[in-house]
Amino acid sequence: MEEKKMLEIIENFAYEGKVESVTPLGEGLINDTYLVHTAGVFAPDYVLQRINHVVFPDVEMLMRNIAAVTAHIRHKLEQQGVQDINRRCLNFIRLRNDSQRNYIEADGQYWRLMVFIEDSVTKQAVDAETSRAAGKAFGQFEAMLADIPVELGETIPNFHNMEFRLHQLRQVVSEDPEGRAGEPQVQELLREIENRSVDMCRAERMGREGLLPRRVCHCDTKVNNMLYDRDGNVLCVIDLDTVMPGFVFSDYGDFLRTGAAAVAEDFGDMNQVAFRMDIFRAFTEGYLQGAGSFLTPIEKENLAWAAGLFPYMQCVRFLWDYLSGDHYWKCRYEAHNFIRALNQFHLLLDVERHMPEMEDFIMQAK
Ligand code: GN1
Ligand code: MG
Repeated sequence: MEEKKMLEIIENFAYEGKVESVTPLGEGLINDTYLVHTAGVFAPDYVLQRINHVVFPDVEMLMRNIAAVTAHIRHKLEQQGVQDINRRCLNFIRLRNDSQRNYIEADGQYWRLMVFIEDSVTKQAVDAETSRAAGKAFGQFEAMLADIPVELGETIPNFHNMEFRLHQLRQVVSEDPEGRAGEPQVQELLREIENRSVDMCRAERMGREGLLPRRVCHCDTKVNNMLYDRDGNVLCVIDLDTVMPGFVFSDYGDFLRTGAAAVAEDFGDMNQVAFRMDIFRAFTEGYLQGAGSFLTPIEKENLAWAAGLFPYMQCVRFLWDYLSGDHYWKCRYEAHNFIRALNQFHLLLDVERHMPEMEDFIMQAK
């Protein structure tokens, strides 16, 4: 989009300073992000983002969630006497002529503006130290939001609902629009999925039985969704679009799915797919430190199970997309989604091999 149009959009927000340049920032696949550089040293720089309203259809709800979450975190940090709050919490700018709103619609596109956090970096690689810090940061993030006074909306309905994901898969198997469901390897994977389906819907059942609370979760806990300072300390958790009510397992399990995997989720040599126990141990210790104040015994007892749930859920989601004709994830070759599904199943197998060891570790960790 041309700069003039972006400047017009930025003018709707009650920002400080004078814009000098607008340049693309980062490589996010879902939203389009730009750095808005302002003149001089007194006004901050900003981040302008176009929200993907195909993935997130209810932008109004999404931005209301974000306003509630950032206000609550800011309040908690103030109570704790934390210094440097503006680098520890995202700050979305309101509109000049409507101080209740934190986004605008222009020509069917949705935009938001937030303060750029100075001297911050993101990380892509996970080692034991970064995953310990990540575990603590995501645990603290949940702990701060455990008593948020408003009910948040589900920005993607049923996002991490395992019963729903299995229902979607079974539906596409019965319709088989691409004629792929009969492939022998697909059939074999479907059998493995069905063999585990009852156990993998444990959280939804416990939720209905009143054994498991719904909490505010981040739901996209990747190492690159945190900002670090130059010394390697976590400053703050970012990418709040999927923050919504769910079970704690989401944040714990989904981080390990990507962070503890020895190879990428579409790596095709299944012999190299492995679950890294060093990452598991460090992340778990950090997470229990951050989340220990609110976790119930049932939640803690099921964390090891959750480390298997997310590879399983992702296997089901990739297989669903393969059988549907590859509409959700971009594919570079015909069986790409099937390879991803198989990869996630092999990751689950390795988690299952380590299950007793993981359970012992979690129950002994402080
Ligand atoms: C999507 O776009 P990305 O990589 O942040 C998906 C996640 C999956 C992931 C698998 C909104 O996340 O749930 O785990 O792909 N996000 C959405 O690669 O569906
Ligand atoms: Mg992200």
